[in-house]
Amino acid sequence: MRALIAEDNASFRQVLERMLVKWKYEVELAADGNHAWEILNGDDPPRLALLDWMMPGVNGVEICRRIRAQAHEPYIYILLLTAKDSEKELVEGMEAGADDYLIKPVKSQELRVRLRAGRRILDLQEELVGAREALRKQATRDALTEMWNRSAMFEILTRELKRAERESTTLSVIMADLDHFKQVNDSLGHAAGDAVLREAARRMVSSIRPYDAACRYGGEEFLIVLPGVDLSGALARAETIRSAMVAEPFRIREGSLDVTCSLGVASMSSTCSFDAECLIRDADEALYQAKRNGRNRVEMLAPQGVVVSR
Ligand code: GH3
Ligand code: MG
Repeated sequence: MRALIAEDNASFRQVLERMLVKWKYEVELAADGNHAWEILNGDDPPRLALLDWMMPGVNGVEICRRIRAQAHEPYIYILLLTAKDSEKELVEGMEAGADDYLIKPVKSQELRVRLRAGRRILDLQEELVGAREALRKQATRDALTEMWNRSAMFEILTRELKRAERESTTLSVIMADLDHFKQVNDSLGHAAGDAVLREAARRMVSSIRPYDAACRYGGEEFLIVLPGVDLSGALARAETIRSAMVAEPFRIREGSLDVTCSLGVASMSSTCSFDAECLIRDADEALYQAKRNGRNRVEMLAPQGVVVSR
């Protein structure tokens, strides 16, 4: 565990440093408030900070205030060191966001147990953040493919359409569906079907840009949102995805098999403008045209809503 010691008195700083090093802390030192703030405001600050109340530059209480104002994550645990013992001033320090305080002269064993209590809080906080992130992932990601799930996709699409409107840019979507996928389940089993879905998702995600969003829309149906991409760009992207599927056979535990997909493309147009449901409906219609026209192909809807073949 890394810890910052911010203390202007050189000999006391050294005493503290010796103690923390003995207790296996990785210590960073600051001799004034400005340096302490620089460290805590930097890229990867220590999560435990011992701050002297009175320091040249920014004082310890002000540093507490600044850190809490940032709502820093991961949390920084702050132990204020003070020679003051008037109640009013200690309240001020705690209200500024300190987690604990010690009045100088500091007793070694007392400091040790207070630091241990701080570490316990940091560990708990880390667990909470981990649990929150896991919940967030569960709520927004599809468990099988790790793509965005359907509800996250609606949020992304709505947000990107608003951005397109604000910035006067365009947006396209691709609806993709694996061809004759039921046969994979029927002939090789459901687990093989799952493996094919995972590999298809992987190929789709690696065919798009980092700022595009790929979602599992339904069983073997996927929706891809392409911000800033017009119809011809989206057709090219759909063709890249189609080629990625057929580039080489899918090798799964049950064997090697050829997989294809059909894709429908829709772009913001005068009919759909900024309407998410309209765009999805158009892409879906184009997809069904691709199925009707023989599968393993890309179709689009012309701006006036008429299906045109490529
Ligand atoms: P088409 O070319 O017309 O799209 O034919 P298809 O066989 O791909 O489409 P159909 O809608 O007839 O069948 C889709 C199948 O996908 C049926 C369903 O059991 C299967 N499926 C849906 N979700 C999952 C899943 O999560 N895992 C597996 N293994 N199969 C799934
Ligand atoms: Mg299908």
